[in-house]
Amino acid sequence: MSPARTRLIYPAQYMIHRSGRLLEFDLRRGSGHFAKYQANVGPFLKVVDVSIISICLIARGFRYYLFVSLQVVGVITRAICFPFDLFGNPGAKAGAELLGDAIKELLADNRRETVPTRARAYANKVRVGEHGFTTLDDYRDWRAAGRTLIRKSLDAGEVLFWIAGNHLGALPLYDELAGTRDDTIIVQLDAHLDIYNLSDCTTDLSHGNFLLHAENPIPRVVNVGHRELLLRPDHIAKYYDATISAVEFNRDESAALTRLSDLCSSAERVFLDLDCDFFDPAYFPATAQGRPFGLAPLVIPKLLAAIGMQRLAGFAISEFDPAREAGDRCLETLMWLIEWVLLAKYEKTV
Ligand SMILES: [Mn+2]
Repeated sequence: MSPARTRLIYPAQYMIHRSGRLLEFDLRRGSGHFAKYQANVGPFLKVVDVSIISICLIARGFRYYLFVSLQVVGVITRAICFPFDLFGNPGAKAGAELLGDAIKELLADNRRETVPTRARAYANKVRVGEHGFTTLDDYRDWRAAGRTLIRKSLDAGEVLFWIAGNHLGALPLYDELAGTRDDTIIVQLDAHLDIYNLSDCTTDLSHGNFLLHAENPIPRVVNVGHRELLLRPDHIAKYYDATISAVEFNRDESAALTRLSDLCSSAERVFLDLDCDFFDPAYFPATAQGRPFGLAPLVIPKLLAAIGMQRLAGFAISEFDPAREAGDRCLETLMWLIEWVLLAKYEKTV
């Protein structure tokens, strides 16, 4: 008697959000035919938080076996590469793309590793998306396109990593958070206060004045680390809820951290917006408009401890210009930080 032939006839993978909404549905038939759908699934799946379910139907002879596996995933982090770099430093497009690739490589390396590592805390929880800027049309509606991507991610309850080209690429995040002053704060780490209105500055939208152009009412913004020497306090106070300059931070670090902690204690959500010129050029030369007297990368874990990791709803990174790189020092600085934030978020150690 010949043994019954076993055939895999229906492999599929679903990812389901706690709202019961099917976010992705990949169906593979035969030799690698993929299709993506969005649909609603029944209320019976709401009992789990976020899950991956794989369903597999196997035929063996005349018998059919259905295998269903389910895994509770928790909150998803979505890294979106948005390499916009017009009206500011154009070299930052390559920086965003490089970071996007490095995140994908990190996740692929973790998937290949067979020995258990700490990275398993966030394995299967990070998704990477990208918005290409290759045609004129991609640039025409860049602000609205960015907002749509951000809205979709935040509506799905994800933690958002927004990898922008120059700092202006973070404007869609400010736009999307307009009118959220009750529960949201953006902690902006930046050498500059992006409200420049000096006589030699353009009044058109740029990476140096974008807060003047953001959708109103602008969200609560707290700057940490600026080295501003020209703008007057009354102009700054129109746009920033608070500022803690690099000098103030350095003069009394614990007072600065307590102040930041107090400011964030009333917020449910905090978004970190890192313009890489926040760092002193000695630590981070790969940015177009670095200013001296900046802070060190190790300050960021302290800031996140003061903010409270449970509040971190998003993390924007911009102004990384790899043409000014020294070896891979700056890329490694940013990737270490991204990995550390993922571990801190998912291992809950902060
Ligand atoms: Mn900036």
